[in-house]
Amino acid sequence: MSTLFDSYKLKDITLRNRVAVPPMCQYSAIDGVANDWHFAHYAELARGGAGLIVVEATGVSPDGRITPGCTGIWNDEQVQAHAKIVKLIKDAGAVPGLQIAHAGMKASANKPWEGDDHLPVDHPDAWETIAPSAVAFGTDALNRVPRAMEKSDIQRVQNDFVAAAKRALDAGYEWLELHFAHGYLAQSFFSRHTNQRDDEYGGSAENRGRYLLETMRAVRKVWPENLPFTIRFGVLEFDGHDEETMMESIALTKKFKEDGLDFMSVSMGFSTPKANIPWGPAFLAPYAKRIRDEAGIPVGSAWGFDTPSLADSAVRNEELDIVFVGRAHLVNPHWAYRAALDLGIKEPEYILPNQYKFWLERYKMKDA
Ligand code: FNR
Ligand code: 536
Repeated sequence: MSTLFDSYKLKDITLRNRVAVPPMCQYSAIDGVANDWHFAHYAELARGGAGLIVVEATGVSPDGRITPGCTGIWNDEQVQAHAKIVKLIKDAGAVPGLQIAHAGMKASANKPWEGDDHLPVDHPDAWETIAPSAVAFGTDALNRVPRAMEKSDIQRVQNDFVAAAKRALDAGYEWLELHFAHGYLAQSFFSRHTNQRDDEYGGSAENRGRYLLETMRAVRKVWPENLPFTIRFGVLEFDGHDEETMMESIALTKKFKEDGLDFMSVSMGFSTPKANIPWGPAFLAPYAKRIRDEAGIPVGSAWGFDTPSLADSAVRNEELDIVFVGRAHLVNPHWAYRAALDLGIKEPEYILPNQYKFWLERYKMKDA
């Protein structure tokens, strides 16, 4: 039986423990280039002790960003900034991962704290949005109707994913995650809510999975065999069709695996506002476990595994191979250390860098 503080090996990469930070957009880049905010943020998280830090959804092209403040990876200046993030994370003993993304119908939006809605079409910072079909997400905030993609658009975005993966490797990332979740471009191909195409990319589950499988195969060719190649996939929507969607997701995951996927981060679809999500502690655990068991692939998941005992139990119960802890890391970037203390790990100070560890070992804190 494995526990949260056991190491985890995938391909040639070993995580020092099974606590991972999921991608979390910071909306703080300029022209897609990360800056001091990101350097401090990611260094702080890595120094906190987690085994894996997956850097935020990063646009494969300018129009693939959610907001004008999202990071990108389509030019060399952006790669240099990513290389700095990579160094900070590695220097702290964590593994640096990157999530690459195209936001599709949800792109061209304001920062969350500036409205979280689509930029007006005539706004100087706005751009054209694209998606499998001309179907808007459909909330008051995100109601812009995207342009339905031509085959040439599909080819272009797939090429952008390939170029982004090569750049991620150049920057030094050791774990790659394709963003196939949350109602962004890839998820909206898979979702029957947003994909109304009548060509080979729409209709049957096989056709709705085609864009995802093709993109994954193209990226697989340029990402090294010895480094973890992963997808974050929205495996269900909580829209009343959940068993059917789970079966489709399991079938597609088996194909991803056959074609070289190493690991799946199990999440939700978020492609329709009509979902009824049963928010609660660790509520995705049973779905993640089904993907793990029925598709036979290692998994991680997020959404409410934010107490040490929930996270540790998910690993002990073989529901998850690694546990993504998001918002709790914004509350306390040293969450992994706190968790080690709470779980009674022997001499938990080892989790922290020497600069902190030495003093915590010499002078034991009263409440620790
Ligand atoms: C997110 N989330 C997210 N997910 C993703 O796949 N790519 C991303 O870039 C982001 N960005 C993002 C920003 C912020 C500020 C938050 C809070 C969340 C979702 C995130 O990875 C995670 O799934 C959720 O936060 C749920 O996990 P917790 O917070 O319950 O541990
Ligand atoms: C989580 N989010 C996911 C993001 C960015 C913003 C917030 C991402 O994947 N890039 C979320 C999505 C949908 C509904 C609630 C929360």
